[in-house]
Amino acid sequence: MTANLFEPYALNASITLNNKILMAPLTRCLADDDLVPTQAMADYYARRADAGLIISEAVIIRPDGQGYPNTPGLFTPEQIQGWQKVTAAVHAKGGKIFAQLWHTGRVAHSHFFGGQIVAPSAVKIEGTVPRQRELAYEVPKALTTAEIEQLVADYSQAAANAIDAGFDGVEIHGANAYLIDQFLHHDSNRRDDEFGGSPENMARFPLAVVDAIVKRIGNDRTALRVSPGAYVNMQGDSRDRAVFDYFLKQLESRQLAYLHVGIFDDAMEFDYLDGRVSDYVRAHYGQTLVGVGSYTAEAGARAIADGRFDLLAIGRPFIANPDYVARVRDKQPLVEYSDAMLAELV
Ligand code: FNR
Ligand code: 8K6
Repeated sequence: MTANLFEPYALNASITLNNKILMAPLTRCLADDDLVPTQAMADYYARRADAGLIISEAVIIRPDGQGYPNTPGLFTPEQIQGWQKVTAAVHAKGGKIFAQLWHTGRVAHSHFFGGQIVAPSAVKIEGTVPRQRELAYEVPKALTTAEIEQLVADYSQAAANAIDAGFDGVEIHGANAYLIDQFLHHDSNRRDDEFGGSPENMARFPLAVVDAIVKRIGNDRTALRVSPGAYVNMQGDSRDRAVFDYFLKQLESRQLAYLHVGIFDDAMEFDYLDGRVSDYVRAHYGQTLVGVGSYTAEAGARAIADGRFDLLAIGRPFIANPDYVARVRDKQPLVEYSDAMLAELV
């Protein structure tokens, strides 16, 4: 039974989704060499416009946020114009699209922009950029207070640029061990100033970004993705629990469009969260929650019926099936995803 996925859902007074199936943000590394979205990207997103909401692949807010080749940006006029083609194509087919705003922090690499990588603390991650073995991760420079303030301003400008580009709103990428998430976990945040050391301090930068964007474009158009469970490029720490208890409580007063879990498989359980990330967030946050992570439409519909979350985001199956929504609605079989499909935009 998947009928409940096809009910409309009001995020707030200004945005109502046609159905409860969201396209999860999916990095594809196929922007041009100036990080401008291409016509092929516009066509790719337009083919998926019957999703209740498309969340764009992560979009870097400024050059030093880049950690992978050819990830699109939203900081030059050409990039804004490129995204205008994408949003117009999606809107022409009746869809809605949010931009996911991204800075990779210590998961960036100087190879892509020719400068210093930055993070809360000078603690590097192990390993190399995926599929680029010659690019070992580097020790980041710990951000100064002035640099943190500049980052908040740069996030806010990127949100304004997203609206100029025709997006219906933004999802702040606060998940998956990238910059904002790096402030929220003890593994990556070793600061002893007002941005580290306590839940209030560790949540200060993430909340400043949220507040600056809400002020700039409105809470109706601002959403956030979070990863309380550390599962990639990050060591979990039992002390992280108190940080997220505090952060989620603070977020409720912001009345965001939605909160989205960042996880690859929602069956994963975390000791320090007493189980699944989605269940933990549901217990600590009373507003619209987007679940994700290796769900079939059937399992997602059941989770929504059981009240575990409100909306379902679908990632890899949307890469394999541009017509995912129609196939589920018409009970047609799905094409199975494989990593080989990442090579081109279908
Ligand atoms: C992702 N994911 C991801 N998440 C995110 O917040 N921003 C991003 O840009 C990306 N990029 C990305 C690329 C690729 C190729 C994959 C497979 C995944 C994670 C994605 O949004 C989602 O959480 C997971 O894929 C789990 O959902 P599915 O795929 O099991 O439905
Ligand atoms: C998360 C954004 C980065 C995008 C780069 C492209 C990537 C590749 C995807 C592979 C997906 C496999 C999932 C493995 C997840 C590991 C978590 C334990």
